[in-house]
Amino acid sequence: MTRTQVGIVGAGPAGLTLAQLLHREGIESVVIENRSREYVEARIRAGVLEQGVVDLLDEAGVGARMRAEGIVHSGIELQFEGERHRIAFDELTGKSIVIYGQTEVVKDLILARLESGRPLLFEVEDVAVADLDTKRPLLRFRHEGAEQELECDLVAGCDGFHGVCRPSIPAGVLGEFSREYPYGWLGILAQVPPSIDELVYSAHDRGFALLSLRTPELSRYYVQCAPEEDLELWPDERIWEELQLRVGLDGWTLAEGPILEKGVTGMRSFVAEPMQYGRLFLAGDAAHIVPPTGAKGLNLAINDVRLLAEAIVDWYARGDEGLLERYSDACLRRVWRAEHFSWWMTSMLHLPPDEDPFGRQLRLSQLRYVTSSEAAATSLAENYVGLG
Ligand code: FAS
Ligand code: PHB
Repeated sequence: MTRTQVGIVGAGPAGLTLAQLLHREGIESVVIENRSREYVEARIRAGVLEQGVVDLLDEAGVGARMRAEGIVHSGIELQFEGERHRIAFDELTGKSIVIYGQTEVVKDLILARLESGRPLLFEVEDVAVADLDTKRPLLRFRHEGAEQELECDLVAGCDGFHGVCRPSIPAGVLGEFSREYPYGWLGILAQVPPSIDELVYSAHDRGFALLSLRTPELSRYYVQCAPEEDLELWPDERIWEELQLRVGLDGWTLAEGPILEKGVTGMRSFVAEPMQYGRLFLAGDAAHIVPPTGAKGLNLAINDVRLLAEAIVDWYARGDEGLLERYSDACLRRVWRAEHFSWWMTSMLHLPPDEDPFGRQLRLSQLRYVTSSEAAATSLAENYVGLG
């Protein structure tokens, strides 16, 4: 294998979806991934799919299991001052969301890729990209002990925040915008039916908590914690106790069960502009990161590659580089909207370690407003379900 049309670095949702979209248009690609298939498929991350993403995955031919097993939700609940308030997506926007784990999306995409017979290489090593400012960019890597050099027409950097593609862009080209948060999430996957009908986002004086799910038998719950929280200090009993304190309501109980997985995720907002350099195009977490409060990360990644696939198909079909040249600008409008929404949801719902009484009142006022004004609730709802 010495050349292909599109070299794709990273087999996460962005890279795999791009490969599938291109394959359906007869465009060749090679996907290279530095982790094993088992690792990539087991990595627990996002859980919420926007309607537009669900439709795209369906159109791309990988939506059958998602349609069968995904759980449609038509709203979320915000909890504060001992009460829950529903944000009715269906009434406010006419749209809904689908609960379907990122692990399942990735499994479906990997299966489709393997069934296509097109190259998907796991456990590659020492990946490097080169000659990005020429018409023949290169992917260099080692696979199964053999050094490989792949000549491409284009390279898609879908290798996440810690990948090699963004750092391969020469110094001085990228503008970077970032914000760190003074808290993170401790997430659990518990073998117990969720005690909720829809996601519950709880702003509590002890800190934020989120009640989500993966299936009717698997709950996915989070509590706000320090960004570098030591998991050793959180035995199962303490996690359940803290969840009960932050989401407990009169007349409602949170069912507990065996915790199958637990982990701490730090939080940041980050954008690199432009999302392209020469024949390299960045997509997903390789270009931007959002705090998970707005459930945007996975959806942004897939929306990036929707635009990138359209631009690549157009370029091969008509020889017109217009869409490719405008790829970054087209992505960044949606990216910045999601960055703001994710920052806004995070700031409204989380308790900063140094919050003063004024800051607490501002957050409570915002929560009361967004749960009592149809205009304010519609703004939250349309951002959450995706702006089309
Ligand atoms: P990904 O990071 O998913 O995929 C990049 C792929 O590239 C990975 O498989 C990686 O192994 C591979 N790679 C990296 N370097 C490479 C190299 N040098 N060579 C080859 N391959 C390389 N989003 C939500 O919406 N809700 C959530 O609750 C949520 N929770 C998250 C928890 C964690 C711990 C993290 C890190 C992210 C979370 N996210 C969440 C965001 C997440 O879902 C991302 O937005 C999504 O995975 C983005 O997909 P990709 O851009 O494909 O990047
Ligand atoms: C999840 O189910 O993992 C999830 C849901 C909504 C969020 C973040 C994570 O905002």
